[in-house]
Amino acid sequence: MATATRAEGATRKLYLNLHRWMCMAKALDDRMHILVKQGRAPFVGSSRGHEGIQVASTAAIGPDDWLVPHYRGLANAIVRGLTMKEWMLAVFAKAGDPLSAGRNIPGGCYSYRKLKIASVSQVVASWIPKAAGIAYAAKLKTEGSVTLCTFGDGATSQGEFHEGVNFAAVHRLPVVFVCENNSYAISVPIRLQMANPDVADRAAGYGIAGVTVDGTDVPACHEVCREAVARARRGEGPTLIDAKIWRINSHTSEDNHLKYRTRQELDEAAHHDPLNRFSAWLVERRWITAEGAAEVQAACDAEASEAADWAEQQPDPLPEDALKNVFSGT
Ligand SMILES: Cc1ncc(C[n+]2csc(CCOP(=O)(O)OP(=O)(O)O)c2C)c(N)n1
Repeated sequence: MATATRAEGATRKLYLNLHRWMCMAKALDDRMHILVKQGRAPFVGSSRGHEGIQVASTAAIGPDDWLVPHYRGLANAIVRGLTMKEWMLAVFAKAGDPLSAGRNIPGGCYSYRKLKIASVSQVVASWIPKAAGIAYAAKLKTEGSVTLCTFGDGATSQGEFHEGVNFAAVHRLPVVFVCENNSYAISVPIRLQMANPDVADRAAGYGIAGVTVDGTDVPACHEVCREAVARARRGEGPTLIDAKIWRINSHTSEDNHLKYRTRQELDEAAHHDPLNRFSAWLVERRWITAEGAAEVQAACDAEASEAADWAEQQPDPLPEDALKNVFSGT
């Protein structure tokens, strides 16, 4: 009985953290949209709709594991320990930006060695073979680490998806592939991308485990990801997870999804907001009150606003450093 209570206490603590991380991602996302509208920030690749599977998957790996996320992975990075101030340094391309030292669009292409986040890239799917390579190195070194690799449904049409997943399957590598399936690649709907919309079905072709999960159901996502990580750690090879989600915002702030999605579809997407669903789930279990959940969001919103104002005042990179860390030897 005491064990059960302790276990429930630990689960509650973890789930409240998942909720807070989702609120942090939403706060940063909302703040970035405001900054873009004000002409103060260049760009947002929104993670709204993705943050449930992102926090659930990333919380399933440990600090010694590797994260190879796609460019929409803000909530992944938050779970690893990225702070709001650090993110805002990247948004304003400041010299102190720990992600790319002000060299790239926010979230576009970065690594963060301290947090074991590797080579986020704008080149769709290019990071999937890299994740297999990291997992291969970990296996050769008998490190015991697992690599979590995330990508969108569009990425699965690239040759690099096949090459990376196949290599990982052949060598039984400790890697978990998570497809954040929002059913769009910019404006291309999934029906024009693949004849079978269930990406996890492809796992059978590689001889690995494949799982489909409702990506707006945070506890279900966490469970599936924990099992996949455990499978990888036992030496049983990769898992391909297809997390079905809804993209709530346009592809990026450069895109207007009303040109290819109906109002009705957007209302439906908003209805499938993983944060609202998870908050309601926590309230139902009495692990938080509705007021408490709103307070967490309000505190995150205030922190994101302060982080933005602070970051904007930080020094810009020096012009003479423009090529530093861009080309070898400079
Ligand atoms: C190799 C390559 N082709 C095309 C692009 C342009 N592009 C950027 S994002 C994107 C859509 C990718 O969709 P998906 O993988 O489903 O991820 P999502 O953005 O929906 O999360 C495309 C085609 C690119 N960056 N790289």
